[in-house]
This record gives sequence, C-alpha cells and structure tokens, in this order.
Amino acid sequence: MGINRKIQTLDEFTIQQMRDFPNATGELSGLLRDIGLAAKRVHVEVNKAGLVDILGDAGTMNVQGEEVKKLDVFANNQFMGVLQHGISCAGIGSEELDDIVVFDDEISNQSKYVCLFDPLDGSSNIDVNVSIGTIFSVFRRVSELGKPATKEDFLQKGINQVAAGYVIYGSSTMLVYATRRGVNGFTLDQSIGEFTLSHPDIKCPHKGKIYSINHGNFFQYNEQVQRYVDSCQKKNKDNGGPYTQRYIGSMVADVHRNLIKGGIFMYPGTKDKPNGKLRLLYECNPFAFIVEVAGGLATDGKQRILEIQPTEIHQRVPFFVGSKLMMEEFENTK
Ligand code: P6P
Repeated sequence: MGINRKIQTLDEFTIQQMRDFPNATGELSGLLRDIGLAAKRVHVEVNKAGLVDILGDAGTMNVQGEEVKKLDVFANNQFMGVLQHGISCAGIGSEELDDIVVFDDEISNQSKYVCLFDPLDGSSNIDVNVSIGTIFSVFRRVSELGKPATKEDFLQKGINQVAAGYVIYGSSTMLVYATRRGVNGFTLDQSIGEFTLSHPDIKCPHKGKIYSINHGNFFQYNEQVQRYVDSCQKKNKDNGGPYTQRYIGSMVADVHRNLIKGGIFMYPGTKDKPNGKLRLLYECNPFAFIVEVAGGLATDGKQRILEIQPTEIHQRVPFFVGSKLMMEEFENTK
C-alpha cells in the first residue's frame, strides 16, 4: 500500500485559501496561478539555456524558426503575457521595462491588482549554472476600478503589498510566496507539471550562522557595516560567532538560503553608490515582505524597507535582510 500522502498543488492551495475567505473574489488566487504558469514556461527555457548554442544564440533563429530572445526578455514576456491575458492584473512594472505597462482594456481595468517584477534576477549567472530567480510584488490598486491603472498604484509603500514571492530556478524549481497569512513554498514536480506544496508555513530562524555580503567592496562600506562584518568573523560566545560567509551573487539564491537556514544578507551602499545596487520595488520590497511575514527583519540600514515611500519605479536602496536577532546585532553595531 503506497503512502497516501495528499500532495497539494499550487492551484489547490490557492483555491483552498479562497474557501477560507468566503468573500474572496478569487482574483488574487487567479493571479498567483498565472504567475505559476509563467514560471513553468521560464523553467523550461532556463533549464536548456546551456544548450542555447545548439538551438541558436540570443538574437538568432532556433530550430523551430523562432527568434531566440535573451532569457530575461523571454521571462519578462512570459510574465507580462499571462497577466495581460488574465483577469486579475491591471498593469505591471518590470526591471526589463523603462516604465510601467498599463494594460488598459475593459477586463484589465476592472482588475484589483498590479504587479511588479524582476523577471530573471541574476541572469548573468546563467551561463555558469548558478541558480537564478524571478521576484514579484502584488499591490491592490489605489486608483478607480474601471479606469486604467496609474503610476500611484505602483509607487506604494511595501507595507501595502497583498502578496510577494519569488521563483528560484536551482537544483529544483521552487515558487515561494507570502501573504499576510504566511509564507509557503512549492516545488515543481515535473512528473505532473505542477508546483506542489513542499515547504508549508516557512519561518525564518531568529538566529543563524550565515552572513552574506560582497567582501570585495569591504573598504567602500561605512564603519557600521565594516565593524559588523568584522564581528561576524570573530569568536564570540554571546552570538555564536564566528559565522560562515556564504555569497553566490544571485540575490534569490542567497536570500532563499538564509530564509530557510537563518542568516543575514547585506547589500550596503558604498561611497560611489550610496543607494547600493538593488531595486526597492521589485527586489527589496518583495523580500522584505516575505522575510518579515516569516519572522525576520529588513531595513535600508536606517529604516524598515516596507515603510519607504517610493518616488520612482527603478529606485535603488541599500538592503539588509534576515534573521531577527542577527539584524538586531547589526543595528546595535555602532
Ligand atoms: P555584486 C545579480 O546581478 C544581482 O542583481 C543580485 O541578484 C545579486 O545579489 C547582486 O546583483 C550581486 O551584486 O555587486 O555583489 O556582484
């Protein structure tokens, strides 16, 4: 007799969430299922990226006679496409697009939500087989339903997100998303082509032993960061130091590992780039929301990421995120 373990797919899970909220319209569940569909299509392309030379490099024609696009452009088109043809999203912002794209058709204008994406973060790592990811953020519109979405719908504080998540294309492909009810992880079961619940109710350990930062910029960081990194490397009976340094240069992989195992990820500002490199709306806000719902903290070194009032779609912020006690250790480092 086989183990009768009920495997719950992403679709079943989101529909179950709807049943728990009788007055839910199902739009958010539908939006998350749309994102799951696009993620499966991106998974297929990412997993054959190493073979692109056989199928024709970006900008050439592949064996099917289709133009082979850069993978991040391909990913952007997949996520934008499913949402534009769905019924749950009025428009998107994306790292790949200079400005927001308002879908502005009768159905989309009735949709309650807008989405922001980094469709394929870390794509420069793909040709060396390092895990990469998609990051997404979902807001309820503040503009009038029935009319086109506006820039204000996208420039909301991160605290207003109704959902946020990421897809990690790694040793397996996982979709992790958070609502205020919790963080749940789904692993793609390729035998049935479905994301299945594998990491229910993810919690970020309050303490970890991993610190993640690009040491190459050490002498460009401010004194607080330098002192904290220094303390991470020293034996310390109070905080269990020295810590282990892990940094793969792919944000989704680094933050996902620290979310599961405990740890702190830092992308500070430097003298040359005081706002750092990472984008507020579609990299830092989503991860700040996810990690906070899971019990961790996220700041720009001074204030809570989720309290920052955005001023433009592609703005950058310094980013510190991870286990509550490690983040407090950092904040208390003077
Ligand atoms: P650095 C990838 O290019 C990325 O945007 C993030 O995924 C990653 O955390 C960061 O840049 C790495 O930047 O400057 O350390 O190489």
